[in-house]
Amino acid sequence: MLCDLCHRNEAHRHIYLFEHGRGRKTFHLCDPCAAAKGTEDSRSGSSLDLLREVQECRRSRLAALVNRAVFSAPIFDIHTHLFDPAFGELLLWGIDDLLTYHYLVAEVFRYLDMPYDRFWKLTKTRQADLIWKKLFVEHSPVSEACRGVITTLQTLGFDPKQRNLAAIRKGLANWKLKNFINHCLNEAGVAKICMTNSPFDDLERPVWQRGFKRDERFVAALRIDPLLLAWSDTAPRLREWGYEVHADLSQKTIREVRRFLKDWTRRIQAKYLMVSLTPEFAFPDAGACAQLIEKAILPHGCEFGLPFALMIGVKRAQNAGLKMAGDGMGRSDLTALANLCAQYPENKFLVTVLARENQHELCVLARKFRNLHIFGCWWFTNVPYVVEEMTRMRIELLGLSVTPQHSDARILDQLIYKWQHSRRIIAQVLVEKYAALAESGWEATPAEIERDAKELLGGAFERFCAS
Ligand code: FIX
Ligand code: ZN
Repeated sequence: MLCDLCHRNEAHRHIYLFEHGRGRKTFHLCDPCAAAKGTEDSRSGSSLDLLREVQECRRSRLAALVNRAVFSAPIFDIHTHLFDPAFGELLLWGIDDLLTYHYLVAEVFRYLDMPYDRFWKLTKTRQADLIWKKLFVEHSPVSEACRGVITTLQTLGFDPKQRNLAAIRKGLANWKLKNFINHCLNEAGVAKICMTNSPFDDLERPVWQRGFKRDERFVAALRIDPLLLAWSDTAPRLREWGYEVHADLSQKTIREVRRFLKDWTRRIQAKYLMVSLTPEFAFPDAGACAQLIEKAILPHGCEFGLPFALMIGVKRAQNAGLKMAGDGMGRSDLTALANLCAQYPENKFLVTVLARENQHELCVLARKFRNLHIFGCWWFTNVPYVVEEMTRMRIELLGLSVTPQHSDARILDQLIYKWQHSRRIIAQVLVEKYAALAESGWEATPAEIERDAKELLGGAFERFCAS
């Protein structure tokens, strides 16, 4: 056994100390450290100081191990809005896209009295200038989304102290996209990225139809919001594309919807199907959304062994003037999810919910249903103090059988900050958990810590998908 203080020499002195109310504490010292500390009388005050010193040493060693494990585990980012470079302009990157991220658009209007329309008429560069001025120059960028820009810029080699947007623009303009992708993935430690792939997107669909050589790091996820949430508008589009569907959900229509799902699942090699839902989502239900889920999505999921991902709790266009930044949220009734998990044990459900108030109930549901895998701190929950709370709660209730985070990155560069910030919190929570375990007499080994970190950052998700 190594010495608790120097962690180099073999420990020959075993010291026992009784702490009132906390039981017997043991620590182990090598002869030189024991001599240096003078450990003759274990009841003396100096022994208590020594105990504190040993505990601090153990804690910082543990923190170093956990940080190393969490920061070196390759990430499977299970939900983003990033694209394989073959999609050209659909893959956003660079400072103007970073600054006009809809999280920052929502924040800048806190300080602007400009009408929404005037803002939207500005070029992207002018919008970015305005956001930089208001959120970074005239106020300190303390919000999570603002701090994210700073973390990203610093990691990319800019000195944030300069507060020089022109220099950042110039510096980033030198990058070639291919190299920049490699650089961002490398800096973020991301190995795989799930895209959000919509056959209903007029820019995206033709690229899939033409075909292209896939970049293996970008994994497809079939996004079906228009199918489930706007059936009456979507049915005519499916007909146009050769699927014989009608507004009523007859057996023939359902067969054709399933043919559509099959074609697209195969074409894009989907890892899962996904939809975002309002807080009012109900299941079972007579409406088109629930009917399509029951009759088409779930049987399709079973046939292909694909999870169905539900992101629950968004209220779209709460303030339409803000465009994408105008979506809001509400507390959901998770009865619908409980019904899905209970009534369809052969289906797999990947779920994240938007309301902080729903997080505990979601964890408890996952304890009841092994076909439910919870993931990510989505959107408004992706702020450090909520991430920390959710991560702790999930690990305490579900152990390592969760995927605590996804990035939801819309701009490539964001992978850097989203993962840097998240890894820090995941590591912090794990340190706390391993330290508590050690107090109870279970010391996790470095190999176990590495294994656990990999589990949280993609392993558990991969296993759930493969199950
Ligand atoms: O539905 C979604 O995938 C959401 O993540 C987006 O709609 C949202 O705009 C977003 O980017 C949140 O982070
Ligand atoms: Zn998203």
